[in-house]
Amino acid sequence: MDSGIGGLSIVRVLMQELPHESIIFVGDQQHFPYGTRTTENIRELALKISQYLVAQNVKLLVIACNTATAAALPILQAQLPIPVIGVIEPGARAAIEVAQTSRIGVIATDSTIRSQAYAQALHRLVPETNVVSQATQPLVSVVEHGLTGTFQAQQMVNNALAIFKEQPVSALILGCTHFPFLEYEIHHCLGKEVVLIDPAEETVKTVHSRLAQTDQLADQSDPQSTFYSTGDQLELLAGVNRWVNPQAKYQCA
Ligand code: DGN
Repeated sequence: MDSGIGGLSIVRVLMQELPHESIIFVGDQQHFPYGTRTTENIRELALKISQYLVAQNVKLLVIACNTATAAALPILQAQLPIPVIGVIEPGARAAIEVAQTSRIGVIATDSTIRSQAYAQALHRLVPETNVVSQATQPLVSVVEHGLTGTFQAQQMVNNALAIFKEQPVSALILGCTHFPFLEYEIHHCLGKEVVLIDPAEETVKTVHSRLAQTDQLADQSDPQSTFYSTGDQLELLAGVNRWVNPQAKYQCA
């Protein structure tokens, strides 16, 4: 689940790494963006979608949204009868692996930055980590509304990342699942020497080991995925067509 199409950055890696799994994705576009909502409200929305997915008999839930992970992970883990995996701990692990003791940047929604979930996760791993956090909420809409690759997108990225010119970092956590789709613009702004950390790979490794532990890895030769939108189905469909494996069998509703 995600608040919009950003979660597709997790889905594309899930499909690459676990190609026999069928996926049900819900983009809560009706309530997009989550990043400016209250924690209470994000919890309610995340719980509602999760309960819907549990009723569809999913065996594991990935909160493919940093904002919902920061706000609701412990609650969903406590209330749902299935394993629930968030993206923040895996993202922090991946960043520490790359940056070790050098300075790490985090960009995310207002809500995720306010929660300090990344800074806390990084400090749990390496207490002396130097973290520069920046809320870059407007970039979420650039992706959601299909503006990646435009001059406007580049300008907005340049404005949003100005702080990293003053406080350079060696690795930058893309702490919102929409942001991997702005990789080109971010590299163009900061240079290729800043390593961009997409939490997707490490999250999918966590999914893999969790399913393997309980012997639940699928071996279907013909998996079928479904993408549901609570709002603008055409925007979701455009995102799926653009970013998800075109060979995969799927339907949108
Ligand atoms: N894609 C979501 C995230 O990872 O935080 C948030 C998008 C939003 O609602 N602002």
